[in-house]
This record gives sequence, structure tokens and C-alpha cells, in this order.
Amino acid sequence: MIRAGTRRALITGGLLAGALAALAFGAGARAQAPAGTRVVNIYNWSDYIDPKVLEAFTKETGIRVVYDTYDNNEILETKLLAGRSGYDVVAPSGPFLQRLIRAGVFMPLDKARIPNLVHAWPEIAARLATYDPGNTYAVDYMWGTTGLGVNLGLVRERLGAGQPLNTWSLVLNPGLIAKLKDCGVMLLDSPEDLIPSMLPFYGLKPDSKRWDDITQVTDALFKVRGSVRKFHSSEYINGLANGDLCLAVGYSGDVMQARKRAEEAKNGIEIGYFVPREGALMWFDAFAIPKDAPHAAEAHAFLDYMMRPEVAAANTNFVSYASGNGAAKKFVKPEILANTGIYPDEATMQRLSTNTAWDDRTQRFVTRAWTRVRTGR
Ligand code: N2P
Repeated sequence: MIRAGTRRALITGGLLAGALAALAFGAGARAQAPAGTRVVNIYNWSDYIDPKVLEAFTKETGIRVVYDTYDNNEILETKLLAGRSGYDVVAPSGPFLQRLIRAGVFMPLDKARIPNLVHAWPEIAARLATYDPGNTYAVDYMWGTTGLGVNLGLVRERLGAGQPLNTWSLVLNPGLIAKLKDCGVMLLDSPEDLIPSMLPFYGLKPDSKRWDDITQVTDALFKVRGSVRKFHSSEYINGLANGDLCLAVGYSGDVMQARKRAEEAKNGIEIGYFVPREGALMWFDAFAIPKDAPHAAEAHAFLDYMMRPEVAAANTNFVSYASGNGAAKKFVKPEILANTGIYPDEATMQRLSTNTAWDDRTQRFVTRAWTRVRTGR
């Protein structure tokens, strides 16, 4: 599948000139730091960190950060499986973490070098252990849900005030989504999110590996694909914020960021985030260190810094995702902590489920079905 490539988002500590020179000599060339400079190469999801945190880390430790981003797990997986990615820290979601651990891609964390691991949120660490038994290779960074980002004005205008908005039928009911086509619908380019999220709409188990079950969802998406403007996993943040889209299947914090951007722009656009009543997916993105990381010591120092409660809270306050750091909660802004779209309450929790990795054959089956959904062929 052809995906958008890596973006070089940020380089701390005045490395920019060196990085640009490296880029001039070929795409993917890694920034060269002056001899003796410590560096850490991070590859993380887009819109997922407070840049000030990276600057502060460099200021305190002298370790410069070269920070690249991706917006879906497949890009990350492809790079890691190819080997010698050059990355020191990456953040796959649970099922991908699980598969990459099995493929032998990561080194066990040297926990003695990450004393701030004590601040991990026990309940979240326990859930992450489904993918990484014993929390050997990874520590949760953020977690969240996959749901619906809605431009309340545009959607209510088209569907009427009586239409519930917390339902996958906005996407899966051909009659409803057709009414939203003109105001712009975007879906995540991510079968590993959409399939488990939407299986419960058909009364099926969210973690079902049955090909017939999976086909129910992909056939339904195939039928409505004509009403979808684009499958993309990050563009919807600005699209929702500036009114170019009225509906997006997206990640909780990204939709909150869209809402924040619209508020800051004072453009009168009101964005809502809904966890569908039929059920939705709860996911975990965890930091891990590739076995061939060129700067393993710096990677551990980075993880320890990120696990400081104040630092973890700064990131949550900036990106509007729930932190995997339990002690961070006392530094998280009260309005974020109270937002059930970010930190779900008990009632919402009941509707959330987690998923595990597909085996290789099923993964190939899904990839073929998804290509059909995306391209129509
Ligand atoms: C950040 C999206 C991260 C959530 N933009 C995906 N698990």
C-alpha cells in the first residue's frame, strides 16, 4: 500500500543546518551531529507531543532530538521490519507492538535506567501486558479511543436534530452518509482501527479474526466509499477545524485538537467527539526501543524523561490524549481530566474493547480487502 512518507518534524538544539545538509544528500539521510554530541532519533505519531518538552529535554541533558513522524502503524512496521531504521524510540499501537515483539524487533527495556517507570499507571500497564507480557519491551505513552468527530452545525443541518450522533450508522448507513457527502467525510486509513471498531455494529466480537466477520465491515465500507472524500489518518484535524469536513472517523485526541484549533480560530465551528453506543476501540501507543537502535543509552534517558509526571502531563495537556502515566493525573488540566472523550468514565469504558494482532494470513486478507475499500478495485 502506498502511504505518505515520513515527515521530519523537528530537530532540537540547533541541528537544523546539519539536517538540511543531510537531506540534500538524499532522502532519509540522517542528520549528522557534530562529533561528541549526543543524539536520540525519535519516530512518533504526528500531532502527539508538546514540542517544548523536546527542547527542555535537550536543554537539561544535552541530548539532541531528531524527531520524525508517521500517521499510521503500517509505515512504522515496514521500516522496523526492514531493519536499520536508525530510530532509537518508536511508538507502535498494541497489536503492532505485539507482532513486532514476536518478530524480534525490540530490545528489552533496561528498567534500572528508567526509574520513572514507577509512575506508570498500573491499570494501563496491565492492559498493555496483553501485547507485551510482563511489560518487558514497552511502556505506554498515550491511550485513547477511535470514534466520530462531528461538525455539529453542518451535520445537524443535514440529518436533523433528532438523529443521534453517537452511532456508527452515520458512516455505515448508506442513506445517512450520503447526506453528508457534500460537507466532507474522511475516514482513517487504518483497517486495524475501523474493523474492530465497527464489528460491534453488526453484533460481532470486536476482536473477531473470522474472515466472514471482517468482510461484513469491509463490504459495508465498500458500499459507502462513494460518500467518503478521503481515507487519511491525520489530515482530518485541520479539515474538521476549518469546516472542510463535517464527519471524520478519527482518534479521540486528534478530534479534541481540531476542536481546540476551531476555538482558537474563533470561526464559530463546533466540533463534537462521540464514542459510538454500539461499541468502540480503545488503543494503547507504547514507547519501545529497536534492538539495533544506534543510541540506546539516550533512548533510555529519553523514556525516563518522558515518564516524569510533570512532563507526561505537559504532553497530555498539549495533545489532549490520556497519558499512560498515572502520577501525571495531578498535573493534567482539570478540564482535560473531566473530559470523558479523553479520560472515559465508567459508562463509556463499558462500551470500549481492545484488539489483538491478526496472524500473517489474516493481515494479508485484510490488506487486500482494505485496498479494495480505498481504491474501489
Ligand atoms: C496521533 C494519533 C495517535 C493515535 N495523532 C493512534 N493510535
